Amino acid sequence: MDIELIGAPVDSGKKGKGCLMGPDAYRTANLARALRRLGHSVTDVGNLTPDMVADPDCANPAVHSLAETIGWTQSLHRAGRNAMQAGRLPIFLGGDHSLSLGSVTGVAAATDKPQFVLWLDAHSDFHTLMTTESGNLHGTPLAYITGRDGFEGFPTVPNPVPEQNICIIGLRSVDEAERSMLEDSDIRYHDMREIDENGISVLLRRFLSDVADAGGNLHVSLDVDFLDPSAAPAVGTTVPGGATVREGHLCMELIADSGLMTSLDLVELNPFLDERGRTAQLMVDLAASALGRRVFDRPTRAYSS
Ligand code: DIR
Ligand code: MN
Ligand code: MN
Ligand code: MN
Repeated sequence: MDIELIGAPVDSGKKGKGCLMGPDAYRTANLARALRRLGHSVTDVGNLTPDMVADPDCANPAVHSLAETIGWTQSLHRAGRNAMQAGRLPIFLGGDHSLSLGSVTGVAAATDKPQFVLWLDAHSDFHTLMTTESGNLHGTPLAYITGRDGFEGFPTVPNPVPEQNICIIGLRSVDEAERSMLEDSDIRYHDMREIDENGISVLLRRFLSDVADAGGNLHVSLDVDFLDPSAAPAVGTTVPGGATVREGHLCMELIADSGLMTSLDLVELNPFLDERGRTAQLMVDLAASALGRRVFDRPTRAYSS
């Protein structure tokens, strides 16, 4: 695989600062070396900067850092589209989750294949500029990439991701407005209880098999807070009761087995809150699992049904 590491030190998507240090934490934890050891070719293109855009009007006074976030959306969109068109697998080194406003819309614009998105997160990130109460735009990318209204000032999404092509796993913090919009949508979503009752592999295999049947591209967006805070403390929005280290690796190993992943976000790491780099290291290890690291080789189960 030809992998492109894209540094995205986005810190405008929430008020607590520190995610801008994320890309360098992943580099310090030797992400590139881990992926090269798996036989991949890896190019680190360094860190992006946001486009300069004028501050648009916004009817919701809670929304902050709008111009900066739109600027990041534009530059990340181009970077994602270009990497895909060059035949590479982009890994976006965040940066907070608002970076997915650009990464997902960019990769989706690069090809005619159906785009699928796997969202591993404690939160549903399904607010619009009108519904967000915190005003933190890291809580909005899923509504934007599906082409919803309520993003005045943002670029029009050229290839919206169909709701039925999106799967959220790990939910345990969903705001009231998000809940009703999700329930009225075709997005599939699995909260922690469903994981507890079924096992995470059952839920994920079902989705991966749909991606395979459709011949789709798969973007994986991995939010640090998908994981339990005891394993991954370096995130501003910890929610207890998250995925274990093994559940995280199992997801990534199933993704690697499927051979379907075409792009990846590593988001919300705040190295300022980390304990001697352990969260950064865990995220690097999870990325390695998604790209083929395994303890033993085992026969791959078929994904097409
Ligand atoms: C909350 C928290 N739903 C909000 N969201 C996220 O501010 O909109 N935290 N994404 O990580
Ligand atoms: Mn998120
Ligand atoms: Mn989250
Ligand atoms: Mn429903």
